[in-house]
Amino acid sequence: MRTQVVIIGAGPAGLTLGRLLERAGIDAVILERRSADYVLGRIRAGVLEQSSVELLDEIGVGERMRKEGIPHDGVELSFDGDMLRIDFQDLIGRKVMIYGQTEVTKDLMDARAASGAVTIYKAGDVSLHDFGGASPKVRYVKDGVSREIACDFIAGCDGSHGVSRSSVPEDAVQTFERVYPFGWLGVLVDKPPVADELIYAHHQRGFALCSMRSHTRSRYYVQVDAGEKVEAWPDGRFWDELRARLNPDVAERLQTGPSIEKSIAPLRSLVAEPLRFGRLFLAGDAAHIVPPTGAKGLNMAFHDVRILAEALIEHYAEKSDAGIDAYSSRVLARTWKTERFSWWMTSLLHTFPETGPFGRRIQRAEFDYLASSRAAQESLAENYTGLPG
Ligand code: RFL
Ligand code: PHB
Repeated sequence: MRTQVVIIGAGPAGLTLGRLLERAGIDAVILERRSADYVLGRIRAGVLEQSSVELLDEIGVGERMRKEGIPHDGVELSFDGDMLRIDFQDLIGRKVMIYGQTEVTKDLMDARAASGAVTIYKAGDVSLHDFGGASPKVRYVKDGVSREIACDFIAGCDGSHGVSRSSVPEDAVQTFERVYPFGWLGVLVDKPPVADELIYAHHQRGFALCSMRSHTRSRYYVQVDAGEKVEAWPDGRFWDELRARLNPDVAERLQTGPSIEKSIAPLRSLVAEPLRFGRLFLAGDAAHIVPPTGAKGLNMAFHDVRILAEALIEHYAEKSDAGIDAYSSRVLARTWKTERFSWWMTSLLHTFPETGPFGRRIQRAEFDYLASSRAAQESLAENYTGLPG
């Protein structure tokens, strides 16, 4: 088989890139290790930046999001129970959209199926070849049979544990990483959210987040030590811990029920440099990871593939490689700013084993400064709703 672009991974990055290329008349095949149902079963992000919303509209998959998504004008922060609302709309005239990654993925998959574009699910042993030269190839195994696709470019959209980044010779890529000594234990429950907006809570017992997927389905998280097991957290223990970390009035309003999903995500920051290796590009979680505190991972993936699609379209339509040559530096410039914001939100809101009484006072001072400074709030709002570029 031959195609113009092989995309590895059918997560949000791969599917969105596929859609952008398809609309520009560029052929692409997506290879995904898992089944479509497995991909749709992963409960992940919930917050879309305004530019992500606009991108989904632009590529013709925004209809259901516009109907079912919930626009939010702000978020609430809580520090040892003291509440502070950050009003994005008032501060900078922007907002975000609550619409689950699962739903975005489903809309993209449906659009791809309707247009007949090729996605090969359950593609095993995917391997990348010859991307340093002019004729890259990707091999995989499907139903026990080895196959090969020849292509012009490979897009590595296969997430943090994918094969693309690890196919690059070790001395050609540098990774910058920070592993946090904790994770997030998340619970999904069919009960109305405790508040109209998200609540990010710092408490001396640890961080907590009240989020949602709809007016009847809520998503809650509590910070747990690295290495904790889900089995150690029956529902009752989770709800008790969440309540203990919230403002008492909020805790009293919390509606609990049996969890319909429960999982632990470790937190880390990682950036790979560069993001282009000949005819291979890395995008989304394959290129960088952020802790989920700033709600940025999914949005970064959209930004990357928009820039990558522009570069590939320029290559085919204008026979210019300027976009391709600039891909890595353009993406990295924005990535590091978003890494900084995610690290800052994480540092403000979590408890760290090494944070002594001095560190806690500094966290409190940071919160008090935010509460008293419109400039500080504008900075948070600008970053949370999405930096330009
Ligand atoms: P994905 O979604 O991981 O998709 C990669 C796909 O590649 C496949 N794959 C392979 N396919 C073929 N061959 C191989 N060898 C392969 N190896 C892997 C995988 O099966 C998968 O289908 O990466 P992508 O597309 O870059 O998308 C990134 C986002 O998924 C991620 O950044 C976000 O979920 C992060 N994130 C959040 N982002 C936000 O913008 N807002 C949020 O509110 C938010 N909350 C979160 C989050 C991530 C979380 N976890 C679980 C880490 C909350 C959590 C708890
Ligand atoms: C979520 O709803 O899953 C969510 C929301 C905000 C975050 C992270 C996750 O910062």
